[in-house]
Amino acid sequence: MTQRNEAPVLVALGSNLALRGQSPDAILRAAVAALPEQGLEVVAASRLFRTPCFPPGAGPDYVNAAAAVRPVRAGAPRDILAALHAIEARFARTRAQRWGMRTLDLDLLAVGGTVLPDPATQDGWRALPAEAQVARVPDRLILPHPRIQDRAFVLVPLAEIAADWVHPRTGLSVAAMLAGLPPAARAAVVPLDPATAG
Ligand code: A4P
Ligand code: MG
Repeated sequence: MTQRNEAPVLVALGSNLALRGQSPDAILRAAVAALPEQGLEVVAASRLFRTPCFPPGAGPDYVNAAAAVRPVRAGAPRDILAALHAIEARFARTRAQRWGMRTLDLDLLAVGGTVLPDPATQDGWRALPAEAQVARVPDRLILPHPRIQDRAFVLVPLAEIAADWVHPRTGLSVAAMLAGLPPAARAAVVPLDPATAG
């Protein structure tokens, strides 16, 4: 019998820069379509949302979405991140500036309840003060993604497809994390249209 990783794998998608005439929303739809080509079967995809750039003033509005995927082959979480990076590369993603404009950013939010590289390190990245977050870039995979709980542009789309996923370190569900954000931050994340990204 083939071993399959049945843990929900949650991915965040973002774009705020057109590429070769493709708008950010078209890029996100193409990125969702590319997931199966990289061995990631799409279980669910959120709608696309227009979101204010963070930090404010750093660039144009983003389009954001979330997807739940299932790897078709057994493998380590870093293999999933490598598959996401391969899709980013197809959309000419360059890493010139941290938090700069980007044609496509794919973040690995969670692989079930996996905590990497270890609980203390995940806790440390999660607790990083805002001013240190711009300057410090992790040199290895951190799971869950350390900024999930802070960001309406991640949590609003994610709540459409994985409201019940529970953070393994805080015990909070996606719905609870979202409820903990300021109402204005949630309200600023608006659906682009009623269609799904998939
Ligand atoms: N890395 C470690 N853990 C992970 C993980 N769980 N998922 C490493 C993805 N990558 C992870 O990431 C930096 C390094 O983190 C990589 O070496 C990776 O192996 P990156 O994708 O190269 O760089 P980045 O995108 O600039 O950093 P990051 O952390 O993805 O940026 P953020 O924090 O996601 O911010 N505003 C709106 N409205 N919407 C957005 O989508 N996105 C950003 C990017 C800023 N502002 C935004 C949005
Ligand atoms: Mg990223």
